[in-house]
Formats: sequence, C-alpha cells, structure tokens
Amino acid sequence: MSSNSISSAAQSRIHQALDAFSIEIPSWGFSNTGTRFGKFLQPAAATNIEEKFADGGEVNRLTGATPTLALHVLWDLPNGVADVAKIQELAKTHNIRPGSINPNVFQEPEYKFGSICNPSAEVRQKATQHLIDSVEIGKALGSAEVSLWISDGSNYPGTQSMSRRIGWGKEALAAAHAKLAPGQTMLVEYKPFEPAFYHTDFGDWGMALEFARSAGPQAKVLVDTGHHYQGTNIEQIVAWLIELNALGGFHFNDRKYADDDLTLGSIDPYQIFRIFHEIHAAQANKQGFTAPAYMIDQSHNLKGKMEAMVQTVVTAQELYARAALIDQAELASLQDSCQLIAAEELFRGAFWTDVRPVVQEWRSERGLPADPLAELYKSGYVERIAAERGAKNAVGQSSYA
Ligand code: PSV
Ligand code: MN
Repeated sequence: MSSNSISSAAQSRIHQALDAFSIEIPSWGFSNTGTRFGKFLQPAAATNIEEKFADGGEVNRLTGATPTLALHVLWDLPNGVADVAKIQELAKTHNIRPGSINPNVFQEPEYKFGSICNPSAEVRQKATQHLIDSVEIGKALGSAEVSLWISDGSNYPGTQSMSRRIGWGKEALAAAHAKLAPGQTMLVEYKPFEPAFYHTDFGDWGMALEFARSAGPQAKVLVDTGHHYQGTNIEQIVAWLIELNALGGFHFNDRKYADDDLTLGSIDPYQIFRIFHEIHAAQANKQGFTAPAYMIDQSHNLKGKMEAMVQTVVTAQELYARAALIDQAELASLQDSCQLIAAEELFRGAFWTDVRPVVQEWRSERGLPADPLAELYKSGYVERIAAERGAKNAVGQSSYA
C-alpha cells in the first residue's frame, strides 16, 4: 500500500504524532550482554561510557528521535556525582543528553535478600542512600526521571514477611522522593518474577502504584512491556494508569516467554500498537493528559547492538504512526453505537496499513535519512567500531558496564 491510500488528514496526523514522539535509548543496550548460561561477545559492543555515548549519538544522528540516553548508575557513573562532569562533556561531544538515571540495588552481594525491603536496617540504609545519591546525580545532570527497578523478593514461602517488607519499601521511597527537584519524576517499575521466583516486592502495577502514591506526588508507575505474565492485557493496565494520572513511562521491548528483552515488535507488534492507541486516545479525549516517557530497555545478545537499536527506534515510530491513523472521534462514535465490525475494522485496518512511505517522507522533510538502517550500513560505522573495539571485546568483560 502506498502513502497515496492514506488520506491527507491521516498523513498530517502521522506527521504531528512523529514530531511529538521521541524515545530514550539505554546505555546498557550497547554493551555485551548474555544469558545466565553465558555471554556472547560482539566486536562492536561498547566497552566504556565514551563508546556508549558515541553509539547513542550515532543512533540519534540517524533517527533524530532519540535525544536522551538512559544511564545506569553503577555501570555508567561508578564514582557517583563525581562522574557528572565527564557525562556532561560526553553529552556535548556526541549530541545526546543524559536521560533517566537508573539506580542499581540488585547486583551487590548485600542485596541477596533484598535492598530497600531487606530485613536488615543497615542494608536498607545503604540502598536508600544509593537512591538518594541517584536523585542527586539526576539533579546535577538535569535528568527528568529517576527510574527505579527494585528487584527485591524471596524464593521460598514463609522465608520473608511480605507485609513488613511493604513498610520498609515505602519508607525508603518516601526518603528518596523527598530529595527530588520540582520538575523531576520518580518512576517505579514492577516485575512479577526474576531474580526472585516466589514473591517480588514490586510484583505488579497495583503494588507499584501504591508504592508510588505513598512515596509522593512526583512518583509514577513505569510499565516494562516484558514484565507481565503471558496473556496480560497490558493496554488495559495503561488505560487504568492514565485514568489514575499515574502513567510515568515505558520500558519497551518484546518477549515470547518471559523477560526476553527482544527487539520491539519482533514477536507481537499488535501489542505495542494497542498500547500506543491508548496514548493517542488519551491525547484526543483526556484534558490535561501528559505523555509518558518512552524508553527502550532491551539487550541484544545475538543481533548487532547498533543495528537492533536503530531497528527498534524505527519500529516504535512506525507503530506509533499506525496508531495515529485511527480517527479517534470516528472510533468513539462506532464504539458508542456498538458497531462492532466497523469499529474493529477501523482499529485493525490502521494496524495493517503500511505507513512506511509516510514516515520516510516525514524524515526526508526534516533532513533525516529516509531509511536509518540503510544509512547505518552505508556509513560504515559498525565496521569502524568493530575494528577499533574488537581486541578489547575479544577478552571478556563484565556484563553491561
Ligand atoms: C529488569 O529486568 C530491568 O527491566 C530494569 O529496568 C533494569 O534496570 C533493566 O532491566 C536492566 O537490567
Ligand atoms: Mn526495565
């Protein structure tokens, strides 16, 4: 289907939607990663923060849609606030700003039984201080979001008090929230399993919402699309969070079975389309709706990191554009008169429309490469970094950092 079959009203809706759409990319998406069974090293993977910024800046140059790079504190700012000046310098050099600040309270041995929900007051204090330090890093860098994934939980029934851990978690989040600057948002991510396999303290959106609400008014929920049980209606969770003014952001990725961190839309693009539809519907119908932060959280063990990241950004734009095709007023009227087939055809018709020509036209009008992936191949960037980094990557390094 060519762009000619898309009405000019729909084409301009797509242009407007894309103008307002940007998506944050994760620094850790450029590093060597693996599974719990092993790590596959790639010659072009980033081996330090300079290389992560260089790669992020290149994705931004190619797509014009990724103005910020998410940073993970222990992996990217191992010296905490002391690393801020270096990050600011890299941001200037590579034309990509520091984005969300992600504290890390899941990899140190003290956190074996939990971080802010650990029964030990000493461990909780260490974890809380790390959250506070992360807020301070965010303030110094002008980051809009401090994004928390609290991996706490337990593996066996009866071994931990799920209810007392709620209170400890709330106390820590409130302490970190108290340090936020006025414009900053605290994002609270949830995940039903892994690394814990019996209970996780931040197990679903209800728990995350209650933790966010009790922390304070600047805390909202983050939806990672890989963090749900099979069959969960994620778009309904999104609709509820919008209703409750509690949708803070997304970590986008795809999955087949668990938290697989696959490329966005590689398994189920319709799922992402349905989520984007809820956003477009809210933009059309809800007074005062503010768009959440769109972020990617993926790790590509088999695909090239640069290629997969560009593919993801392009896919996100295409699915966002496809959801923008729906005429919201028309859909609402079909829904209200219960014209099921017509409503469904309008909805899925948008999903099946090839918007790529319109998206390419939008890119060309803005002086961006019409096909970012083709441009990446043409630029020789991946070959260059593979040659430069190959020797370093031949010897193992720790994941992500
Ligand atoms: C955990 O699975 C997660 O989704 C969190 O967002 C972490 O910060 C990220 O992945 C990287 O491990
Ligand atoms: Mn995540």
